[in-house]
Amino acid sequence: YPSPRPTSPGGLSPYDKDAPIHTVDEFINGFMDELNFGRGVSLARSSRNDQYIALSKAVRQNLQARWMKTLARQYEEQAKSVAYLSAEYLLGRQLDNALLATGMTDVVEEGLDALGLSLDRLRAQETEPGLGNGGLGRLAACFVDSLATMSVPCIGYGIRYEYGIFRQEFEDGWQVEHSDRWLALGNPWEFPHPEHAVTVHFGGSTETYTDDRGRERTRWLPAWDVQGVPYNYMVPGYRNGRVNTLRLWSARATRAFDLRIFNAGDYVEAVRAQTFAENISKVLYPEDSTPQGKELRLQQQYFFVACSLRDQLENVLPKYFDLANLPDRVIFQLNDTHPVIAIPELMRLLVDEKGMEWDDAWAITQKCFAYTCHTLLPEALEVWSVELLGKLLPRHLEIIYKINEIFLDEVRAAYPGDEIKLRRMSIITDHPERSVRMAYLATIAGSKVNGVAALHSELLRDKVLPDFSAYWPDKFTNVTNGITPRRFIRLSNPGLSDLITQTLGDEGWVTDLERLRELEPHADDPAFREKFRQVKAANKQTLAQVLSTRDNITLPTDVMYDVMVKRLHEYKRQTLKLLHIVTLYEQILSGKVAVEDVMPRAFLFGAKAAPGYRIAKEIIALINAVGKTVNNDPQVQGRLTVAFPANYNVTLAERLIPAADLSEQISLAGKEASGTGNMKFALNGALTIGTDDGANVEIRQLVGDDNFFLFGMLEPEVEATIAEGYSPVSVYENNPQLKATIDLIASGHFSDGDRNRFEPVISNLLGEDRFLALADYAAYLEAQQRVEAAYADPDDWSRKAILNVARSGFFSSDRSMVDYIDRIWHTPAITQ
Ligand code: CBF
Repeated sequence: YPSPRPTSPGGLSPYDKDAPIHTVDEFINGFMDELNFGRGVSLARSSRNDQYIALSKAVRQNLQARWMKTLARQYEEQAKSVAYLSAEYLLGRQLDNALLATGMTDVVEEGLDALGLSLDRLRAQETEPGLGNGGLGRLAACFVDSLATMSVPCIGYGIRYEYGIFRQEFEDGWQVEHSDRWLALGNPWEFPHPEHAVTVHFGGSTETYTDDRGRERTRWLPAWDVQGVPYNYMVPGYRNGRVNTLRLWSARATRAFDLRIFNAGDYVEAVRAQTFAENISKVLYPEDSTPQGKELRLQQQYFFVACSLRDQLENVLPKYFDLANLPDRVIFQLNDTHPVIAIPELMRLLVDEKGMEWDDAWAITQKCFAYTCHTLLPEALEVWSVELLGKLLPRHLEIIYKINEIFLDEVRAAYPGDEIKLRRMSIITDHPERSVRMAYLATIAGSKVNGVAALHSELLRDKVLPDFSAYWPDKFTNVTNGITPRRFIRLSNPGLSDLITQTLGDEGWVTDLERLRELEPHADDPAFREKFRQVKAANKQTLAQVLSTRDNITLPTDVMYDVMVKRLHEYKRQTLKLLHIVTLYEQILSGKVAVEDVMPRAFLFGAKAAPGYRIAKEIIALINAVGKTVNNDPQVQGRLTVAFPANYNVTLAERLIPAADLSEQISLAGKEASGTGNMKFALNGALTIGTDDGANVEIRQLVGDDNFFLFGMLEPEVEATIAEGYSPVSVYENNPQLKATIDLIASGHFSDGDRNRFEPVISNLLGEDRFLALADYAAYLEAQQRVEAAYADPDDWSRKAILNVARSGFFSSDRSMVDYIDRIWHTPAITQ
């Protein structure tokens, strides 16, 4: 793959000959046209939202010509493309990314300035599309960015949720969820195409019949249907003239559905039915790494994959395309098990609708899918009850049964007499109820199965799917996750980006991140280290300013920023971080440590808990309570600060990560599949304190042991500790500092004397501690002491931080894409 270098760094690329806006005057004209004729307002009477929309539409004009060209070229070349099937895309704000991709920022800034408007103010008007929960959805957004930047043909398919991830607020420290009305003020980045709506069926029954060639066939007689309306989004490559498509589906009642009821005279029921159909794309399930097992969720999954497959077969492929060649034209990448129902759907389309023989259809299907697993938590592997599947998708259930039957015959032949193995490998399980194991279905049908970090892929092979990996060793592979350098350094950290560009001499590193290696020698240059420190200090100032206006939080700017941002989940162990903070505080209160000897730190948290995840919400409340007490205690003022801004999202991440000194990646070993926040921090010059888990392993290998604070049990030790009969209470009894720390929480010190307030968290830790926070506590404190010792030497700390940046090039999602292409997809780049 040709390295996608910008054709004219910093300016408009030659592709912009297609674009209508090059100069400040052209921008002003374009913007005023959009404002006057698009919004119907004068500049004087326009609201900030009018201006934001007019600005976005003016900017998007420069992408649209390229978009059409990309599509035309792709159609002409008929090249194999990636259809990325993902129930989530956590996109982040669009305007900045479009400005970056087109190189229009300076022109726009100048133009707005001439009109007396501020780009910063208009940027802030955008509500980010939060169509994802966390890592998985953000990864999908990074991947489509990289594919566009590398000129690889790709369509991202997903759901246009009317309400994305909830907006989090704190009331008395307790998480309260509000609906995310991200579309309320209009969305200038989407292109609806109701004329291309697709009908999706549900329910009913099946019947057999004899076709005109005398063959016995089956057909589905569905009971109800909805329409999927495609909304197209542009996915611009970085200054390469390429714009790929993200197609998100929105559910709409079908006319037939409405009329039937309406004609029966029941207007109210007709409207209710319409709402019922439209509910399918109404809201994103706010769970992360845990399946929901709800009927609506299965409806969502089938809805979007059925629309997407039909779109590929009927709109993307040319008319009269020979479906035998489908694997040469498209690879459907299954982003976790959420879209796995696409497998029986493709079989149904090929066999029932196109009249193919089963074996031919299966041979095609097996080549057209590949599956990425994103978890190691057994409870997070999706299963669907046979009862529900049979009710909602009866034909698909039959197809799954048949796939299973044929597969089990193969297994029987390979392992004669091994009934236990047969039961272990069956797609259908009987416990706790008769269900379909979607990960097994994906593994059996997929051409490849990959984990998302080296350790994860190893554990996936050996622990999660061992029978399958023994049976098909070559099917299993690893692709370590990555992050897009465009959003997560070039956009979010302009100070560091400028320093890198000045030092390396050009901006090529933005699309060739391994070039950051050229920074290594500069880590030993005191002048460079000083500049690096200045960038970090400026980023802290910016963050403090943002948190002051956004959250009314006061943050000192001359202290270490110790940051833990991610979903709230027990396995990620926010409680371990909290125990560290309370320990430092307890040591001061009890006089064990003089306050002057405590290294000044600000602890920053960002985390949303799934609304129904009770203990996670209790942990949030406890963090807030500790923060309130510590921040208001004059004894520790200026030494310990705890900040927990509500509603952590991509926009806030873009401010927090560049300001961080220390990145907390402290999950229990063997639980975090990869993590991607860990990569973003390292790339932005934070040092990691972390366990040997997920992609931390590769980060440590690359940045070097001296530049990473490793602690905690390794995965095999975790297993052994549990097997021996882990007793958290004896860890507590035998560690006086831990005991004092937990006792301080239990004493009501952080809850106005109410000893019961945080009892659920305490008893969860002492009674079960499923993720062994107490077992790793001593090692974590010791590692934090190493952190303090290192931070005490700012010059050496900067050297380590610079080495983190220099050695993080591997974590570009461009590299992940090269790995997917080489190991799984085998798609060509399109000619520019
Ligand atoms: O692979 C992307 C991310 O996916 C998750 O967020 C997920 O939802 N399963 C994992 O928890 C992360 O470890 C992983 O980085």
